[in-house]
Amino acid sequence: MSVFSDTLVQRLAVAVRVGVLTGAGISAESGIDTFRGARGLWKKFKPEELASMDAFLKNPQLVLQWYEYRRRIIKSVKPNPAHHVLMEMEKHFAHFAISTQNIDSLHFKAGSKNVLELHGNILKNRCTRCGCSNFHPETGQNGQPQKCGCGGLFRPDVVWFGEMLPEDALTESFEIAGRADVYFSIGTSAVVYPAAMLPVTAADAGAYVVEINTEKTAITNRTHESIRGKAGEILPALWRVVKSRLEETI
Ligand code: BV8
Repeated sequence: MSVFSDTLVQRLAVAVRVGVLTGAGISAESGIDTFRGARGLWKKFKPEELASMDAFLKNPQLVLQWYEYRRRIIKSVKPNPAHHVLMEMEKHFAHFAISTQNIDSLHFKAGSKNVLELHGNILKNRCTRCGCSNFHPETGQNGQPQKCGCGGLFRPDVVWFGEMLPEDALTESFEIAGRADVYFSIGTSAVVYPAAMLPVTAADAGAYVVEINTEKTAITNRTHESIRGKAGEILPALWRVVKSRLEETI
């Protein structure tokens, strides 16, 4: 008895357009803590106390230390089997794209090309005033943010709470969700907007929406199929079943 419905396997076997939303859970098996889990990054602090411009201006050292801490972890980890399967899917389907909330570059490291970073990328930083990007660490000697030539401060090139998401990435993500035959929501608690609207948009537009998560989420009831388990185990197993279905039909 497969953990996957025959509908899902069949839909994937004939799908032309597949979209994916990923969150911190897809990187958990690479060794990056999620935000809201038991050992979550935000256990000690609330998101607003760290991932917002107010927090940065109020206590730049604390915020920059948090990002430096996360950068060190992210630079030391590798993609896991879930990232690798999505890279294989991109090669198989005629139209395939990942909209990720993650800032860890692991989809790119796994070889995925069509990746839309909705919340930016922790490995880059930019000036708060002129927006120029600077690949030097944004902290000076004393842990204070480095100053740009224009007088602005360097900050991580990520989207903080209260900040707009990159318009092109967001618009394209909603277009992909609106046209998908199958739409995955993988490793996200689906509580952060507007990213959390993508799987619901896909469902409303007629896609077969499948969630892969170790727990129930805020959108589980809006998906056609919610598979409990680790993305690094579920995705390889699902892809094996789909590939054998494709071989049967040759
Ligand atoms: C904005 C970058 C305009 C920085 C992050 C309605 C519409 C629009 C906005 C809002 C709205 N309602 C509220 C808002 C405001 C706010 C918001 O959504 N607040 C929430 C908390 C209610 N949104 C914004 O401010 C956005 N900006 O919309 O601008 C605007 C502004 C103000 C007011 C209105 C409009 C900007 C949001 C972006 C914030 N930046 N990150 C950084 O990373 O430091 S958010 C952060 O949360 C990360 O990006 C993270 O990816 C994201 C979501 O979290 P998840 O990825 O889902 O991670 P989480 O830990 O929660 O869950 C992990 C899941 O994985 C769990 O379900 C777990 O069970 C599962 N899991 C664990 N292990 C595994 C697994 N699953 C599978 N396998 C495993 N092995």
